[in-house]
Amino acid sequence: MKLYELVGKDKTQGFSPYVWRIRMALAHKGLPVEMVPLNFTEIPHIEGTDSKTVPVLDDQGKIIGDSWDIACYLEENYTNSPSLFGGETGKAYANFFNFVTFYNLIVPLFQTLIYDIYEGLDEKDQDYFRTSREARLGKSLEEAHEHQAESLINFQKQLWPYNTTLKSQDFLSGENPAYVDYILYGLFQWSKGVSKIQLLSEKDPLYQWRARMDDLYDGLGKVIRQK
Ligand SMILES: N[C@@H](CCC(=O)N[C@@H](CS)C(=O)NCC(=O)O)C(=O)O
Repeated sequence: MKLYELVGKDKTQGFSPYVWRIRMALAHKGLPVEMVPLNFTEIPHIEGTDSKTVPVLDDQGKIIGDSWDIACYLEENYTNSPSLFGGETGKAYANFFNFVTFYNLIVPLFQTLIYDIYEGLDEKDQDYFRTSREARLGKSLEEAHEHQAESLINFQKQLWPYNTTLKSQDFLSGENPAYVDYILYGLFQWSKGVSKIQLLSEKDPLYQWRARMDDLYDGLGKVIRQK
């Protein structure tokens, strides 16, 4: 199995939050994977797919782009390994969680990290990134960077439900981690890989949760070093 991922100057530091959820999902299912690092401008040239984004999974020629489709594919095709969703109800909930976290967490975190991401990119990606992201933001990367502290507060304000849930359970999925934990964990991996910013304080239940997530699967997530 091959998983295409996104890197900047440092090819060992895959930073896509969407790739991280699939990396964790593959480890959850005990499936070995070869990572294929790509820069932004290489993604449209992945053979066998017209996907413009990563993750892209190549399972012996079966090629799937989009993290949700990959998670569903793994769940449907690797039924002897531990479940990612815990049944149909859990799958429907994970789908909802995907959109909730996109809206409440990814959007403010994107604004917080945008300039740091730009700085870490391979030079050949920087023009593309600037043009596409400035169009999306409606402002320059530098303007977004000026408001970094404010964007961080907007992100942190959204953490209350996660922190409160994790006061009484070890993982968002209960006693053991599953796909919704991997969705959330991907966001912290993203930030860690591209920015010096600290998203959490030690007293946050999320801080302990992230440490538990870091320890899973022989410390897989620890390959990302804090910038
Ligand atoms: N809905 C997609 C989103 C994936 C996505 O946005 N990936 C970003 C990296 S974090 C990407 O590949 N972007 C390429 C580009 O913007 O050119 C999924 O869940 O897989």
